[in-house]
Amino acid sequence: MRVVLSEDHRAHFPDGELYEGSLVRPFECPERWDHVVAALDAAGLDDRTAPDPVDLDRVRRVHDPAYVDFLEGFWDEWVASGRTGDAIPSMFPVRGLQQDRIPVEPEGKLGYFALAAETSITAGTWQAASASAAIAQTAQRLVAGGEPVAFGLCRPPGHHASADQFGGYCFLNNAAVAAEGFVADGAERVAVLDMDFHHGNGTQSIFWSRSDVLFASLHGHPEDAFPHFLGYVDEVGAGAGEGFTRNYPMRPGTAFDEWSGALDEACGHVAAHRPEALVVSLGVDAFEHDPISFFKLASDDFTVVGRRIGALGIPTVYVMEGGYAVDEIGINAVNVLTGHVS
Ligand code: Q9C
Ligand code: ZN
Repeated sequence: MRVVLSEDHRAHFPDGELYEGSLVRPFECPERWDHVVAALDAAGLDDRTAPDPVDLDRVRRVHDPAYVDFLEGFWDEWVASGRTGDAIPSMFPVRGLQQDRIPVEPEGKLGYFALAAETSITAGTWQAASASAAIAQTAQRLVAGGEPVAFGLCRPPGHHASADQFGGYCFLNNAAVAAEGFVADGAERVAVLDMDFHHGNGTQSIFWSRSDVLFASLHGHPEDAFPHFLGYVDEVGAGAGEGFTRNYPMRPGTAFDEWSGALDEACGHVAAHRPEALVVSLGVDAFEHDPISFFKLASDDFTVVGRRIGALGIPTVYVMEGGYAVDEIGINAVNVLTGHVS
C-alpha cells in the first residue's frame, strides 16, 4: 500500500487548546503522527512517498477562494496588528448578526472564518494545513492512476472544515479535496465514508446538494457530541443531493456490535452508489480509550472495519482524521489499513 506523508505537519502545534476552562496542551499533537509512522514501520508498510506541491486551484473547488486567502495570509495580518500569541477565535457571526460581511480587523476576520474556539491559528498553520491537503491530493492521484489503495497520513485533520470555516482541529478538508480530485479527473460517482468519532460536518456541507459525491458518516449523536449542530439522522442532503448524505449518530457507550451494524448499512449505501472511488475519513477516535470520545471500539475491531471496507472492492484513499489516544492511534489506524488489504 502506498503511504503519503510529510514532516511539514510539525509546523502546526498551537500553545494551547481551550478546553474546560483552561488552555491545555492540544489533543491534536505532533506525536500522533509519530505513533502512526511507528505502527506503519511495525506492519511493514514502507512504500512511502512525499506529497507533490499543493494544487490550490483544486483546493478552491471545495473551499471559498477568500477562505483559502485568509488561511494563507492571516498569521502575518495578526502579527502586523501587534498580537504575539496564537490566534484563538472568540466572536462568531451567530444568529441575529450579519452573516455576509467580512470584518477587516483581524479578530473579527478570524471569527468570521471560524466555527469553534478550540482551534488556534499559529505561525506554521498554513504550512502544515496546505501540506496536509497536498498529501490527500497525492494519495488521490496515485489511486486515480491505478493504485488500488493509498493512505494519506494527513495532519492537521480536515473533516470539520467547511467551504469557508475552520475548527475542530481542521483547516482544509483533505477528504473533500481528495473526493473532488476524483471528480476533476473525470469520475461520475465518488463516495466519502467518514468513520471518525465526530460528525464530518464540513464534508457533509461541501457535498450537501450534490448527487455525484455520496457522504456517509458514523459518529457520536449531535445531542451528545461535538460538533453539536450537525449530524442528525434526518439530514439526507437537499435538491439534487437528496438521498446522497447518510448519517448514523450513536449514543454514549456504543460498542462494536451496534457500530458495525451502522457500518454495514453505510457500506450498503456506498455500494449502491457504485462509486468509481472511495475516500475514507480515517479517524480512530471511536476507540474505547479515546480521551475526548465515547464509543467503545477495541483495537482489534479496527481490523474488521478495514476488512469490511476492503470487501467493497472500490479504489480507496484513506485520509487520517482524528484519534487522541496517542499510544494506540498508530495500531488502530494501521489495523484498518491491514484489514483492508487482508
Ligand atoms: N468535550 C477531530 O477529531 N473538542 N476533531 C471536543 C470534547 C473538539 C475533534 C471537546 C474535538 C474536535 C478531527
Ligand atoms: Zn474526531
